[in-house]
Amino acid sequence: MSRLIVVSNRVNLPSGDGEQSVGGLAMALSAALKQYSGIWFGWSGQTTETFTGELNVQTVGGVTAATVDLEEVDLEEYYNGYANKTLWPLFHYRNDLAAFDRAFDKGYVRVNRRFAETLAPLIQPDDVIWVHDYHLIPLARELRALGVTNRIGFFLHIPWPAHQVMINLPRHRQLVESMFDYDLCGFQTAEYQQAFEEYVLSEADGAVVRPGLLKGFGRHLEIGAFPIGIDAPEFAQMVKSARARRMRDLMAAHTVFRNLIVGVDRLDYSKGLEERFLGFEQFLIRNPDLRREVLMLQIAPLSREAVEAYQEIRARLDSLSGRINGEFADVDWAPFRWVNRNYRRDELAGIYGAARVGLVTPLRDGMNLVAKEYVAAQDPEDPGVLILSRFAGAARQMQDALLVNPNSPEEVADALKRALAMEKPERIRRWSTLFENVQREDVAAWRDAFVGALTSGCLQRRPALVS
Ligand code: ADQ
Repeated sequence: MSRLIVVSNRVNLPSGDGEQSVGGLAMALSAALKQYSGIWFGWSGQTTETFTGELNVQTVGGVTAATVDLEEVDLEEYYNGYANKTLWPLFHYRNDLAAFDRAFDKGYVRVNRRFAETLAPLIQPDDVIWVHDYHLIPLARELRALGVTNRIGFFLHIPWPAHQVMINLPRHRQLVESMFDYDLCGFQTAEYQQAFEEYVLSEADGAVVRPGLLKGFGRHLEIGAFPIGIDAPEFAQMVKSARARRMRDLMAAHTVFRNLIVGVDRLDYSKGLEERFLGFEQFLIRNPDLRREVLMLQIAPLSREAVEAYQEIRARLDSLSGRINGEFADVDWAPFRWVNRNYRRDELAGIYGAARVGLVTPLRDGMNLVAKEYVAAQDPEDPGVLILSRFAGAARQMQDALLVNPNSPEEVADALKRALAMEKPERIRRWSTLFENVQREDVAAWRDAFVGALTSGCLQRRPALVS
């Protein structure tokens, strides 16, 4: 096939030694690029005084990366601003945290234009371009303005919100209209795809021409649901690795870990950590006889620390974890461990494997790869139980988890009790179905489905409809 050019905000090349930056997107893309000859284009993570558009090209582990530096003001207005203070909270239904600031809009458009201007000269006629996530929604519009006619696809890793939520965004029509410059837009679930359709139907005089083909703004757009998965073969290796085994053995040797409940998330308000802590507290209140039997380990490396909402949630979680331990701990026992550091992926595999319960309760989540990693790390003969939020995209595929409303401490507490008491045959039955799905719908299946749909569409761009 022709070359694949992947574009995302950040380019995180795999280090090849199990150490990788946090974030499902980075993990998924490096896996995808290994299969195709191509380029990964994006921001280098560095800032310069003035934008030069100079490219830094390097090849690591079979993946060629082309990165560009941004200005400090780009970082403030585009990345910390429009992407993470406007779109991220709004798309996760946190309108209360969304900041609407015209300087952010301008920065967002400016950086998308800069990306397009830097990328366009690299594009060859047969290349297929795959753009990722909410940072880069208008990139196709900017590329088209420069005369790029290649197939361009877009995949949204986070939820697409309901129509009534979306219209809170000033100039929402312009943003959505710019998506019609793609040939294909992919969402994590059918529910998000439907929410997108509803928006276009009511705001853009749209119509569903046939399943997967949408009309709106006088144009056509192909859309689809492409649930992302983990790199199942790579993770299976991690699970068997010496480090994973060492970690599991270390934990198995201490009785304190015998009923371990584990949570692993970026420290983000969308991940429902406060509500999860309250659910665990509720479990301790209602089950005094089980108190000394359990330990909850919450691993949450800090993220987006430049954004105030992230500083605030961290402070609240520090205080809540202290309160729970203060309330229930004894001289020789504490119920809770709160850890803010990164782990190598093989070590994480060992930690998941040692946990009787995986507690994954985001308030909203595009997919959630931690749920899938937890399942992939279990011992088939004695697997743990996954408790999963109904509001994670992953819930659609993972119906055999214990599904909970993350906003209800009682429901979380009940699920914890049920998970800890669950007999082995039921655990094996539930886990087998979950595991089969995690293996089948993995990152390779996701990549092939998306790239297949993008390349199998008509070779030429559809002309605008004559109104
Ligand atoms: P994220 O919001 O980053 O991804 P998620 O899908 O859970 O969320 O991926 C997190 C990744 O980071 C996992 O692979 C996990 O192992 C890793 N990680 C978390 N804590 C870690 C730690 N302490 N040390 C090392 N690694 C850690 C976004 C969307 C999701 C969507 C993904 C992929 O928000 O909904 O599933 O993209 O599309």
